[in-house]
Parts: sequence; structure tokens; C-alpha cells
Amino acid sequence: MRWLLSIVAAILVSVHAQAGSLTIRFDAPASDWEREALPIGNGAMGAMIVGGVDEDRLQFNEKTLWTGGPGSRQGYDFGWPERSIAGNVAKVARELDKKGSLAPDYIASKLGRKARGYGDYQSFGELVLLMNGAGEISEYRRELDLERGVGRVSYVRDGVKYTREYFASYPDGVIIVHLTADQPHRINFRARLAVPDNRTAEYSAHAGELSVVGALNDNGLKYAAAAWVLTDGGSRSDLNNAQIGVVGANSAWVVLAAATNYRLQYPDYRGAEPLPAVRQRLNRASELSWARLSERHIADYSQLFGRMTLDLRVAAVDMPTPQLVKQYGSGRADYDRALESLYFQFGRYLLIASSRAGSLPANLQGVWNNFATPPWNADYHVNINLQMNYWPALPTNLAETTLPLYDFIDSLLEPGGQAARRVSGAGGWTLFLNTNVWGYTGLIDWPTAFWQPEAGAWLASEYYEQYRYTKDERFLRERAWPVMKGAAQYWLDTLRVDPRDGKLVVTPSFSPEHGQFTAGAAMSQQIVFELFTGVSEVGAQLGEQGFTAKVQAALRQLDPGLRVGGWGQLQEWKQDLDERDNQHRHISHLYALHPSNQIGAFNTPEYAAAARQSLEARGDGGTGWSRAWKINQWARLLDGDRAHRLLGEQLKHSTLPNLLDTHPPFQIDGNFGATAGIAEMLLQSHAGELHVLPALPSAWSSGEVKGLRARSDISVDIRWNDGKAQEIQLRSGSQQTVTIRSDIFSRSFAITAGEQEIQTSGDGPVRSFVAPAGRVVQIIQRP
Ligand code: FUC
Repeated sequence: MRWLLSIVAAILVSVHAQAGSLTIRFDAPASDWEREALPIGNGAMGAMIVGGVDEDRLQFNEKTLWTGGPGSRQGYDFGWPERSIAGNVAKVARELDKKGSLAPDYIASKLGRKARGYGDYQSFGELVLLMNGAGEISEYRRELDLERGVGRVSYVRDGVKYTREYFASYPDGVIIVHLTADQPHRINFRARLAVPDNRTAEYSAHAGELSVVGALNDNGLKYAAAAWVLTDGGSRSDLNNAQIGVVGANSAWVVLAAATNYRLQYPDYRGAEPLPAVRQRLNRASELSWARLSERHIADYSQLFGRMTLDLRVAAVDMPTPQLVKQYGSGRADYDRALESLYFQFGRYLLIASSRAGSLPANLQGVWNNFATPPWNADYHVNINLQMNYWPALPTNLAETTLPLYDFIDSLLEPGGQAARRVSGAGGWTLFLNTNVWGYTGLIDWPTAFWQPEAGAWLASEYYEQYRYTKDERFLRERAWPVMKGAAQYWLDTLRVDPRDGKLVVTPSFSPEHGQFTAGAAMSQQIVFELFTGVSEVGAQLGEQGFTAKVQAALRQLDPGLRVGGWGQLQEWKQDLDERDNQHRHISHLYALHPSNQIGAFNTPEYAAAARQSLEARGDGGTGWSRAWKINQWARLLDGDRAHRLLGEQLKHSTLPNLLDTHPPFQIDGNFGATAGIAEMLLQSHAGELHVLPALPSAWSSGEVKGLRARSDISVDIRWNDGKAQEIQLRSGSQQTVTIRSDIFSRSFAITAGEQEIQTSGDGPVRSFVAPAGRVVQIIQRP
């Protein structure tokens, strides 16, 4: 009986696996790291599966391995001027008062600085597996199973089916490759580690352990990686040239760990020796069987990933992913829906894989990087990119993945305080365009990007957004308030009165990353408005009267950065300077529409119309993240078909065969932004009500989504047919009044919690009711 059950279970599992709707699949090893390799990660570490047959090179990363920073050969000064340049900043502001606008080159010559020792995120190395085998290969398959967080390579050679599974375990802090064959004694390989040559490296192979230790040439940062080779049957031996050989095993697994002596702590950013920590992890992991390690990983991973499903009512498609991407939009609606739902879940997968508590946040490439000098240093750009990385976290039910972001921002307060003082002569904290793992909070010299002091305010506002979703009071008091207060202090000290109208403005101010410097660009004003509004609400809630009153007074005098210009557009600058044919990728002045809620289709229809006009003019092009942002913005304008069109543009023009976003080149923000955009099409909660299916495209006529999250600690499931909601289920964490906007209320409906009927108030599509704590409220359309 037991064996019968397990056969049935095995069949079920294999049917499920065959369905493979949430699997990215290739029929060949990756020949191009960026376009074809498959990413796995546990937040701190990442690896790219290439899946070679004779030689498999698992390229891996660990987030803290960076050149630059304290100890860099180039020198390092956090980007801060030696002496305060507050006088120069004020002078530029006075010049702007007189002239209205100034060229970026001119401002950069006055305020910019050449970065020194900024550093780059590094590839850690490769785990190289050299297979002994000969003969033709057939049935090759390389895939990434998003439901279990496991990569797999399989093929048949010489009558034997070989399978390799790869995963990155968060609970055990290691990356694992498991090698099996469908016949005994067929696992034969040699393993070694390899690291790039910009560091010292001491390799060894001893008692089944491969290790490499050394330090980066540039900054002396110490690193260690080790891999333990474990076998079932056969023999294992340490070989020359720091290799380990396995002969005739039934199966084998290699457990890899890596670390540096980096610590997220200003000013020196150095901590403990890495090798002992690496060995400790390997030691613990090796006490567990392969099966146990895999179980622990899958349980941990799927507990997060499995919280949400999106079903666009398509049968599973059995097609290699590159083909699925290529055919997109060529007429097969079922294939297109399959790709869209896969792409949505891939964004969630990537976030779990690149952002877990205890490490750094996801950078421009998440955690995956194969270059010594990656594009934009694979750093943290904060004029859109880092923020976008975290857009899907809250709505798609992955709130825990934001913890590294907040630890990281917290660590910027001290260096950011120096930046505030030395650049602007202000209190509080800020930073500018970009930051690294070394507290870089100062300036660079790139004229069209270097000046973005609003970045601090934007990041601080994210804390409040986290609270809005989770209602975690302790987080609000202990984490959000100090950061928001410090960011607000900076702006209290630096806003200036605009002689044109007596309003408080940011000056000099620059709308990313084009145009002239002016006073009071729309985005600058909107971001400060967002922060001050947040501080005013949070301060009142926490009883912080004194500071709150100051911020409220400034808020009353603040230019809100919302203006409708000559051609009906939302103005990007305080003066009406917008050119209709400007299709620049940044759409910063629509910050008020998304991610903020200062503009809303119902609350401010005139600004919403202006935002639409601006979006129309900007067009559907742009880099990966730019298209992704536009999906969100069109969704906020409640235009589902247009949002969907942008999603299509993203898939056609900004998506690589392995589904990674391409700026170009590979840059992960577009994946995250698009996933958030899809959530935004299905549910919105920024305007004090839950708007169900606010921007449902006609292409998604039927479907079901489960596990979306709304602000105020509410989970939502929606089932729809013919473009109309049939059933809404929600669960609120606390008893509270909930307002829902849905067409379901325009038809005959029933609303219950268990047996109990719930009273609603309101009429038409908007109804309010008291949701009980922790119980499912069901709204169904009556037949
Ligand atoms: C911003 C963008 C660029 C790029 C870079 C990493 O500066 O304007 O397009 O995404 O970040």
C-alpha cells in the first residue's frame, strides 16, 4: 500500500512538473551568461546555472564582495567635499533665482566631484565541474522551477540519464549542486573552484573540501569560498591542482559557501574573518542529508513564493522559454498569457532569491554579476532603480524581502549626515544619485545625474509605505520615525523661499536625467511633499508634537509640484518648459501618480488627465525600467489595455531569453517594476479604498489571483469572468472599516463572513463594511 501511494504521488508530481507552467526552460546549455544562464539565490549568495555537459561552470556571487571603499588603492572619501560647499550651493540657488535655469555642465563644474574608490560589485568565482563521460547527448533540458526554487539540468548520455539539481538555501546559507544518474556508480567528475585575477588567491583541496581564500587587490577585503564534495557510493579523493575527484558514485552533492570580512557598519565596513564562518556553515549543512537540505530549502522558499498565485486561464505550455518570448504577440493568446503569468512570478522569484534578511538589498543586478566592472558598478542607484526593486515586495505578499533594504538605509544615516552637512550645511541626512556598500553618500561629476538630494526623502518614505501595508507599529516607531525625521530635517534646513511666489522650493533642482537645472522641479517638490505628509501623519500618531508642527508649517508653504501646462501636460518643471516630442526615459514628474498617490483618477481627475497627456507624449519606449514604470502609471490611470500594451513592450523589447530584464544591458529593476505593475493592474489600495481589478486588460477576460496584499494589512483573492469580478475574498489582520470599489456591487451580490451576513454602506460600485479580524470575508456575485 505504501509503495502504491508513493507511486501515485510520484505520478502526480511528474504530471505537475510536466505541466511546468512556472518553469523557465532551455534545451541547451547557456552559451551567453547574461541572456541564457538561469539565476538561483538565497539573498546573500547568487549563482548562474550554465549547465554545460562536459564542463559545468556555476558562476557565483556573494553580495558583499566589492572593490572600492575604505582602504581602496584609489583613495576613498564617501564622495564628500573636504570643506563645506554649502556656500556654493546657495550661490547657485541665487543665480537660479535670477536666471531661471542653468546648464547641467555649469552646475556640475561648481558642485560636482570626481568619485574616487567608488568600487564595483564583483563576481566571486566559479564552481567548475569537469565531467568524465563520452558519447552523444540526447534529451538535454535545463530548467528553473519557480515553484520550488530549484534549477535542473538533465540529459541522456551513453544510455544513462544524468540529472543535476541546483539550489541556494536561505535556512542553511549554502548553494548546492546534486548530481545523480539513473544507474548506479555512474557519477564521475572532478571539481575545483576558480576566482578572477583581481585578488590574491590560495587554493586548496583537502579531505573533500575545496577552498580558496585571499583578498581583493584594490581594497584588501578578505574573502573565502569553500565547497564540500559529498558522495553516496564510489570514491572521493583530493587531487593535484586543488581539485577533488569523484569516481563511480551513485550520487554526489557539492555544498558551496562564500563570505567576506565585510560588515555593514560605517566607517570601516570590516568585520570577522570569512573562512571560519564559511566552514561553520558547511559543517552544519554536511550534517544533514542531501534530501533534508533540499526539503528545508523548498519549505523555506515556497512558504514565501506560494503565498500568491496568478491564473490567467491558460493551459500549461510546453515550449522552451526563448521561443515563448520570441513568439509573444504573434497571435497565440494562450502562449502570451502563459508568458505573462510566468514573467509575473519570475519577478517574485527574483526578489526572494536576491533579498533576504541578513544581507544587503538587491542591487542593479539583484545578486548576479559576472563582471569585474559591471554596468553602473552594479550599485544602488536611488533616482528610481533601488526603489523600483522593492515595488513588488508589499503588494505581492513578500514583505519580509524588504528587510535588507531598511537595514541598508539605516546604515546610510551616519554617512548621510556628513553628506547633508558638507554639501548643504544642513542637519539630518541625505544622499545623491547613487550609493555603494561603503556608505557613499556624496557627489559624483556626471552633469545630468549627479544632483538628486531628494533621494534621501524618497527612501525614507518607503518606511512609511511598509507600515501602511503591514501596520507594524513597532517598525513605525523604532525604524521608520528616526529615518523619516532625519530626512525631513535635511529638507527643513535646505528648502528656500521662491522669490516668484513665496513658496518653499528645492533649489537647485534637477529632474532626472535631462533638461536644465531650475528651482522647484516637479519631482523634487512631490518627493518632499510625500515625506512631509508622511512625517506629519506619523509624528501625530507617535505624539512627536514639536518636530511635527515644524514640518506641518513647512508643508503648508511647500510648492506641491503639481501644475498643468500649456498643452495639457503635467509640468515637469515649475516653469512650463515641457517639449511635446521629448521621449526621455525618465518620467519623474509622474512620481505623484505612481509610486505616490498625490494624483488619483478619482481624487484629482484634472491632474490625472494631465498625467495621461504627459505619458502619451513620452510614448511607450524607453529602457527596461522605464517601460516597467509606465505599466504602473497606466494602471494608476485605470487604463488596463494601455498598461497591458506596455507589458507587451516590456516582453518584446526589454526581456532576454531567460526572462531577465534588459536596460540594455541586464538590469533587474525592470523585472521588479513590471511584476509590481501587474499587481497594480489587479488591485490598488493607495487611495483609501481597495479597488478591485482597476486596470484589467481586455486580454485577461477570465482569471483568478490569490494572495495579493493591500494597504492596511489586508489579503485579497479575486476571481473574474468576462472582465468582471465574480468573487472577492479578503482577510483583514485587524477589525476595521474597509471600503471596496468593484463592479460586483453594481450587480446582485452576497457578502458574508462564514455563516454571518455582513452589512454594507454606500451605493453603486463603492461599499464600506466592518471586516472582522483574521476572518475571511467573501463577496460573491449572485447567479
Ligand atoms: C539611472 C538611469 C539609467 C540607468 C542607471 C542605472 O541613472 O537613468 O537609465 O538605469 O540609473
